[in-house]
Amino acid sequence: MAVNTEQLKNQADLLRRGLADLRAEDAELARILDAEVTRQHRTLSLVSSSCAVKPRTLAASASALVNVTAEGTPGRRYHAGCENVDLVESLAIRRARELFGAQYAGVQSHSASSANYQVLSALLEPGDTLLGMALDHGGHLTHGSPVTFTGAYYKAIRYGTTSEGLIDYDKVRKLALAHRPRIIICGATAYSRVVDFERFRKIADEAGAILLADISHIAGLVATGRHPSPINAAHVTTTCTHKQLMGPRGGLILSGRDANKKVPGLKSTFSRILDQAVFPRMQGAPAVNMIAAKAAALGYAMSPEFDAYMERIRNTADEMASAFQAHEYEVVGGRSENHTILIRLRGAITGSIAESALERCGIIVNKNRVPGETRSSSVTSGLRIGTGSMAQRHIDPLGCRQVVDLVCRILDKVTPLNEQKYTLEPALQEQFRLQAEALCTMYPIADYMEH
Ligand code: DSN
Repeated sequence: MAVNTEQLKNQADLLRRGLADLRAEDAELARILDAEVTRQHRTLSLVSSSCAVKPRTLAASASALVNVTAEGTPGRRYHAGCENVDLVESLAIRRARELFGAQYAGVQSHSASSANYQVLSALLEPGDTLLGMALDHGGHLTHGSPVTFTGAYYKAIRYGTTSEGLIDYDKVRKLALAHRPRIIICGATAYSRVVDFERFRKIADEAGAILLADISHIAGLVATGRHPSPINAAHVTTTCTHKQLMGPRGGLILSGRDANKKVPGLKSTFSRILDQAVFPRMQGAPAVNMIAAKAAALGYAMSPEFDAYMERIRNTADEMASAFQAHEYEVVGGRSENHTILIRLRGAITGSIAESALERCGIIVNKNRVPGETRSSSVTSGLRIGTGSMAQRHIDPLGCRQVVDLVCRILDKVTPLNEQKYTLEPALQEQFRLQAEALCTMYPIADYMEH
């Protein structure tokens, strides 16, 4: 057999060959991957923690950098062959610092959960006290939940929201002064109002605590000035890159005015400790291809188009919150000030039933606990709606009302049998599914259209 000696010279050659080989040699996997693209086109995603990355970011994540082992940081590697890796990581760091106005940026964490583990493990000793927002009240697993390392290795004290769903800052202060935590964690996964980072810092300073802000859900709003920034208010800020930054699955660690100050009780500065927290303490070689994709996303996040996207996210949240209220659903916290709307469901319809029934009709949401919750986390009494994907469909106010109206009509037709089982007439379900699909066609994902 004649050997083809022509090299695949660049990224485009590799991707073209890879896609052709996948189709020809692994049709089973190729079919599933294609089906996922179709699913994303044909369903309305109202998931608060996701969006569609730009094709160029996808392409960067599938680069030849995946072949390079590169323990260490730019210029200080434990492996040779890192000249391009160093350039990529330095670019990502520079863009992260510029986008957020940070003095320090670490771009190697595989996710925000990893970033939180890395920060905590570097700044706390096992058994130290942390004060974080309770999961039930909108916090994150890594903010002290007993089912995670953060609840198992540290003495986790939890704060929550008032019955109206607003962070109870007075309670946070009381808890901080009573327990004197080593660290206070602020930031949330299901909280629709502005987080007062300056007030958290005041409390942290009064209690002698370090402040960590996790902005995974609101990073795009922070980056574009639509939510106050914690970069200089908190000692350390973490975020993932995939929820609101249109980036790959991954994490960032950032620090502002405290970056080059000594960590209380330790000999090193925050920036030095944070670098070491990732490698060698918690991670080995970084996923450099994902760092390239982070660089691509961070570059886009500085564009006027991204700013306009964030504006649409906010406007869509206002429209959808009002539309749910017009259908007499309670919006927890009274309104949305970011991209999240937390809805309290009515009667016997649980979060689990609503999530499942809506999915069968082509609408993707998350069940979520709500303040005063009486049901378990696998059942719940609420829905968490996010507007990131809707804003990528450039949905207008009329479209927002149509989507909310469809959600409410579906929920009206569901008959619960118990907390997780229900009936929905198949003919109606099919009608609803076609209506959701029609909305998808009317409002396509702009980034996934041909030029
Ligand atoms: N943190 C979870 C969420 O908000 O959906 C998963 O990333």
